[in-house]
Amino acid sequence: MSKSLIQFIIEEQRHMGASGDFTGLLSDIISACKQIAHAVNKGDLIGVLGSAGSENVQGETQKKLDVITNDIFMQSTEWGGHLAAMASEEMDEIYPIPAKYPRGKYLLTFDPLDGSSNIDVNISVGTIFSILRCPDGVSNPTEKDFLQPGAKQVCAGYALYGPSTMLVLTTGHGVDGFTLDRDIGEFILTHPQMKIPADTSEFAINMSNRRYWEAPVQRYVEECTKGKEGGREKNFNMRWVASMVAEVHRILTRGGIFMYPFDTKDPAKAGKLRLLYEANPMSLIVEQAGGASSTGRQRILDIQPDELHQRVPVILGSKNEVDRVVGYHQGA
Ligand code: P6P
Repeated sequence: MSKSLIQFIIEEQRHMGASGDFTGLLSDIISACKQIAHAVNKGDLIGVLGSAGSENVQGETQKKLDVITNDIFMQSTEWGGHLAAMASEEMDEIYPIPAKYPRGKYLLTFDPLDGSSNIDVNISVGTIFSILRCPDGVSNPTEKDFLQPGAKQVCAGYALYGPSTMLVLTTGHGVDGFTLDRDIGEFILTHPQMKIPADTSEFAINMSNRRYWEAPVQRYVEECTKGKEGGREKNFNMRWVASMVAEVHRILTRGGIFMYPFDTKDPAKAGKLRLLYEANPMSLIVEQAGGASSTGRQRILDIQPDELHQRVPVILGSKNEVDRVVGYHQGA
């Protein structure tokens, strides 16, 4: 009998000495991801595609599914007594657990539907989540309680709604992948202890931003496109899905480097991706799988956040390629 995600978590709990609180929270998150998988899979059959006619805090037009999936995540996790508060890409402010529910010792951040610009064209999208401890003695958390370096995450994971629905997570003991068996409604362990190869010949970046990149990234991408004729020891391939979850999953599966670097397109933004619910959870997963994750100048998991929706440059994946890009920044 294959191992289900719930069985895996309970066995993890035993050797972590974790309380049932953590297992209960993960169980609620799994339920949310199953509900989102259903909504995404049904798509236009249940009228959930298209624009919601609203904007989020990022100034991005929200899709109907951005709002629906955010509600699913909140309604699945607010009542269980495991959380003190949560924060989402789709909500301006943090959401303290209402007084009608008991509060727990964890904080949850999430991007309920990452890559949602792909949803109307039926390309893979995902959910990203991150679990932090609520600081000791804090019963009424505020934004500042979420501002913890990514190295303090107790769990990070994503769901990928692709040809199959997968859930990939780490609690600090490596990275494990589970595939949703729709016949029984369970996530089953299919990818134990995923590892990122240290080398790769595949890079992912949005080339249309090329003129805005800093010199180290210009140099690295130029060398990749020139391959053996440009001094690298091999030729490279390129991918860009515009869905971070899909890119990271590909890298976990066969290696690669993903870059959304600092660019001068909008000097007010240090990068496009958000630290607390995109860069940090994905960086913990990538490092736990033997990869590396940097802004180009700093390990992402070491960053002390300044504000809830802070953006950072992201360069992550196969360690030897990330180290090369970081080296170019140091030499610049
Ligand atoms: P662009 C999706 O909106 C996202 O946050 C990531 O999932 C993805 O990697 C990136 O933005 C795509 O950005 O500028 O290529 O559309």
